[in-house]
Amino acid sequence: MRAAARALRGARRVLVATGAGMSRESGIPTFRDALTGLWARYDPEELATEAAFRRNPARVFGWYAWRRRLVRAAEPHPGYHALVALERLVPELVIVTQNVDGLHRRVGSRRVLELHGSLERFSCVDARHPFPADAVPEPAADAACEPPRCPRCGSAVRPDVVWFGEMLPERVTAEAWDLAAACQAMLVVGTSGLVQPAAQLPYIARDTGATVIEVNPDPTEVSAAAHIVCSGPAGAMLPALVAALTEGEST
Ligand code: BV8
Repeated sequence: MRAAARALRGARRVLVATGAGMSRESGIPTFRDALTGLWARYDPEELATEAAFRRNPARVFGWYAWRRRLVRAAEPHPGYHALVALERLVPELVIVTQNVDGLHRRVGSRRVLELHGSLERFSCVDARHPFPADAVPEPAADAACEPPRCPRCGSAVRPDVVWFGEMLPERVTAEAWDLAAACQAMLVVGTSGLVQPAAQLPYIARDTGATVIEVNPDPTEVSAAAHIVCSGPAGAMLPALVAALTEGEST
């Protein structure tokens, strides 16, 4: 932990990459866990694709409605607040997340890049015409739910997330890649490092001289790129890291 704090103390620019594990302690299942209950029968890559949505819009729309309900009921855990505190302790901090739950923004982190979009934004599947979130029906039960139709082209409305096989948002991706190549320290929190191209970021940072610090209770694909591994849950590790950083400042 002290080594991680030292690396952060010496960094002018810090990049924090987060994955589903960052939201676990707030009661949001990780991608692999998101297959609990009703959705256990489906492979996530089967649900999170345009083809799956066109095949069965109600099933996919219902799955996202269920995830939105979980997210709206969730409270950001101390790890989220620690990242807000960290923003004040280093000259520049940017969060690049694979999560679509919006928790970083909800807790007040200022610079957040959402690589895979957001559950709370919508557009139509054919032309991606924006669709107002407050006009989206929220089914009460965990069930299939017919998506609304686009008033302009009539095609079904989908969540503005990046599905498998889809390109990531260009501007956000370019900014994330630039930051990875220009940061002095990178925190990698709660990601298995299995999904491309997001999984490349720690390697870009490492190859351009940054210190890579992994926070995860289990070893991952990213562990090989990490100089320092803080093996434990984000909700405990991140506050401890901020404490070590502030402690170091005062001694
Ligand atoms: C694309 C939004 C290009 C939707 C998501 C190269 C090689 C192989 C495959 C590919 C490749 N290039 C592209 C692919 C295909 C694919 C891919 O990577 N597939 C993988 C599965 C093999 N990539 C794509 O399709 C991407 N698009 O490449 O387009 C293209 C397009 C057109 C033409 C040419 C090229 C798009 C990828 C984005 C997909 N959308 N999400 C939604 O959410 O529904 S991905 C989704 O799953 C999440 O956003 C996230 O990215 C991923 C889940 O991964 P993690 O976040 O890491 O979570 P996971 O559950 O795996 O692990 C949790 C971790 O947390 C664990 O390590 C665990 O130990 C840890 N943990 C648990 N508790 C805690 C904890 N850590 C800390 N604290 C705790 N308490």
